[in-house]
Amino acid sequence: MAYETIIVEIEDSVALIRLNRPDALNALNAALIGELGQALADADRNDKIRCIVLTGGEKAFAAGADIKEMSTKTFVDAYDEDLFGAHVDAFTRIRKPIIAAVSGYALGGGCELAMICDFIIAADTAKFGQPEINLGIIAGIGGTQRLTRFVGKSKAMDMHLTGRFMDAAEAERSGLVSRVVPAAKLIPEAMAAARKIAEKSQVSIKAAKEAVNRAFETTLAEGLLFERRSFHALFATEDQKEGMAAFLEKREPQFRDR
Ligand code: CO8
Repeated sequence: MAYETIIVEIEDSVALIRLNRPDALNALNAALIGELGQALADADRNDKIRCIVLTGGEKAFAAGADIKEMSTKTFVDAYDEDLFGAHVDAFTRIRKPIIAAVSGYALGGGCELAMICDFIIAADTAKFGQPEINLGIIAGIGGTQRLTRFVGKSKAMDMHLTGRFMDAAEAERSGLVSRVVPAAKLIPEAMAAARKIAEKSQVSIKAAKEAVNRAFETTLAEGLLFERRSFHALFATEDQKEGMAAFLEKREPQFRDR
């Protein structure tokens, strides 16, 4: 499918989705958000795709929501159209793993979009921030909630109240990103991680994603019970038999996602 604001490439069962409004530092306008939703939903439905990598450009993953497009909205406009709400809820329902590969600025909605992904691999040039406070607003797609869960209250407050940016080293130290790599290695590293995920049994991949996400939604006791039930259920799969037999026979497993 031809898009105007994103580029989608499929390589070895991985969909690489690139935000592509370089002149506006990939600011998230309505067209881009709509196309991204479509591409993610298509990738989720496509049996040939087993993992998704979401990236931007060298200078910016995304510099936030499109300020020009938002600037004239009233409260009633935002409330009535549920500004960003429905689209973003749909992003969080994608069942396949999504890796954010972040180079340059990931600000405001860009930082929030990266946090909606399952994990973030950052280039050493990455800069994360929630500078909405400078515009007289606050984060709108989860920044106050997700950033706080990633980095704790003190740093999240600092970021949201001062609007300062966090570099890649600080983001890794704080637990916001899973790894930092030289900028030139960002896409190869993210694609290699995605291919590694794609090799696994997709039943257990989905179960792992659901169980980790549960940690953000419930109590420890409920989360542990959820994990235990999924763990037990996976013994009903052919892939569990194959995975364990392959280990014992000292060979690579041939998973069939069954
Ligand atoms: N919206 C629209 N255009 C933008 C945005 C943006 N967020 N960011 C950059 N641009 C445009 C600039 O206007 C400029 O365009 P032009 O050349 O036509 O003037 C072009 O991109 C290049 O930008 P700069 O000249 O400013 O580049 P610099 O290298 O000098 O600065 C910065 C880079 C620091 C990233 C700077 O552009 C900046 O501060 N951008 C705004 C960052 C920001 O405030 N982001 C938060 C936006 S609000 C938000 O995200 C609310 C979240 C709600 C949910 C979102 C769901 C999708």
